[in-house]
Amino acid sequence: MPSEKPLKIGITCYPSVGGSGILATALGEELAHRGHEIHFISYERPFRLSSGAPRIYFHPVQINDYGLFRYPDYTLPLSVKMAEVSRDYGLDVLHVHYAVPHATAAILACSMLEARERPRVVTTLHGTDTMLLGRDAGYGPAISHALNQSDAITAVSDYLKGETQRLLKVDRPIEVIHNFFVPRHPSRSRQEVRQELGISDAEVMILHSSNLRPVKRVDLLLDTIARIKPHDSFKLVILAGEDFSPFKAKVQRLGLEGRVIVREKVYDVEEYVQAADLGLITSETESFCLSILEAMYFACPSVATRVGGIPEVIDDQRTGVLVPFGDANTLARRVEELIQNPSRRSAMGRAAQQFARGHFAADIIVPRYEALYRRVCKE
Ligand code: GMT
Repeated sequence: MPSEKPLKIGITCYPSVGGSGILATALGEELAHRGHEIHFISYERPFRLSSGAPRIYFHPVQINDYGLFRYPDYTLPLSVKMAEVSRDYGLDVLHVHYAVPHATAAILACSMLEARERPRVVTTLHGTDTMLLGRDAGYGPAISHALNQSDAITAVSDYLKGETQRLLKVDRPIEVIHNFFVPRHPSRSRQEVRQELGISDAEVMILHSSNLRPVKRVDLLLDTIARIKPHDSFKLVILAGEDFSPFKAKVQRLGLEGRVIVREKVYDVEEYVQAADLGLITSETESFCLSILEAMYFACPSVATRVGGIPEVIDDQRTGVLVPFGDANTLARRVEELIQNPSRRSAMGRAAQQFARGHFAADIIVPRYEALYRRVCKE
């Protein structure tokens, strides 16, 4: 049987540091590797997108700041660029990550095109679009509309699918396609990175990687760290996607200077993840938590709050440890247990790595997106 012809796919995501951008970039790269033609459309080149890869194109969206607008608009220029790229390159699919404003722009782009030029629209939900904006009366109806107009909707966890159905009026099926991760080879050794951070072999390196937004509960993270005994058994490394300065006063107040090391806007997370012994996530909600998966790929287990889609990523007591949300003491005790028991930590890390490779690998997840694209193109 002849193989199916490669597809032309437009991908729109937030290009800055964040799990959804990392996922969308890896998906585009994996699809290109499988022979498809990929067109990234965004205001900036996604930060993890390698340059010079065959079949990958980037189309920047130009935003002009007109004095006329009190708030700059991105949706309209994005939709114009989506329509232009769809027409010029004959896109089969526009795959948008985040409903707001990407799905809205894709729907608008389609209505600017002739029927024969129109790509299918696939919208992937990552979390905040449903859990935060979906509840907002100023956004909810627009999100429902964009989802109902999409040719297919996916969510990155069962939890997110359930929340979307609960919070938004969506009359179309939502397919769950979990996230995947493709680790890159670190350019420095574990020892070199630990040396840079000033972490000795006797100290456990705890890693927290996030954008520090309120939902990540950095306050709970620091309260937990302050309760871990003995103090000199560990150091916490925070890979901060945003400015850490609002939290410095709390670090001082808790006497944690010297215990907490912050690195802002790190693009090669692998360097630090490979050097870590334990992940720590204290989020209030999380649709998946890609940083837990990144750590799992490097055999690093995590202690995390039992919220949202995290139980779909961590198998409690086998590949990591789940703790009810909100209790810094319990979080600290669970972390202490793993600090004191390196062989349990290693066994958990190995199980986590195996679980990640068996459930959240590109070879498992990418064909699901390909099958979805083929299906909507045939409908
Ligand atoms: O909250 C974040 O970390 C940012 C956001 C994003 O845009 O990357 O993350 C969301 O999408 C990720 C990729 O699917 C998920 O791993 C995160 O759990 C999700 N964040 C929330 O649900 C709060």
